[in-house]
Amino acid sequence: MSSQHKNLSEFEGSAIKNASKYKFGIVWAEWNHEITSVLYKGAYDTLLKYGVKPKNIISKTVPGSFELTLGAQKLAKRKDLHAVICIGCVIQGETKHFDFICQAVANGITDLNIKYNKPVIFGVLTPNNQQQAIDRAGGKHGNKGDEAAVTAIKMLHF
Ligand code: DLZ
Repeated sequence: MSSQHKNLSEFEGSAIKNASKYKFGIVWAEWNHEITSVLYKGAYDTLLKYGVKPKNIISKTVPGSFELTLGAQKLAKRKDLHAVICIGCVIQGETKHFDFICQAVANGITDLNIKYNKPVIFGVLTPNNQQQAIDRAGGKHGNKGDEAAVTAIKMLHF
């Protein structure tokens, strides 16, 4: 899983098909806004790059990453949406809060994939510190938001 030596936004050369016939939901957390807003823009712009029309991208925010599961459920149950992208950033702190939030949202999003039988993508950064987050939100390791959008498109063509 290490992204240490990769720019994860460089997908040129791998087969990513056009996604113009699909409709997407994006739910993103307001916590660590300076990071999540960059991830969100990366995901949004990547969907456009692969042919998705702006009117076919439904964007919603939730207060924090813990709320991503419920936000994603509300989008995933919509019959008109083919995939949902969840974006958040939980930064390791001094308490166990980090572990509870990460575990809860990872499990919650996993369950939604199965429950609705559609891609619900885990675009949640779980860095040890702010610098690691910056590195993955348009920094030296690319933009994980771009990767989340590409993952959604690839799973729709699975
Ligand atoms: C409370 C909290 C803390 C301490 N840290 C983060 C974080 O780094 N990233 C994030 O997305 N959310 C954080 N939150 C907020 C929780 O996700 C959630 O919104 C609250 O616990 C209320 O349910």
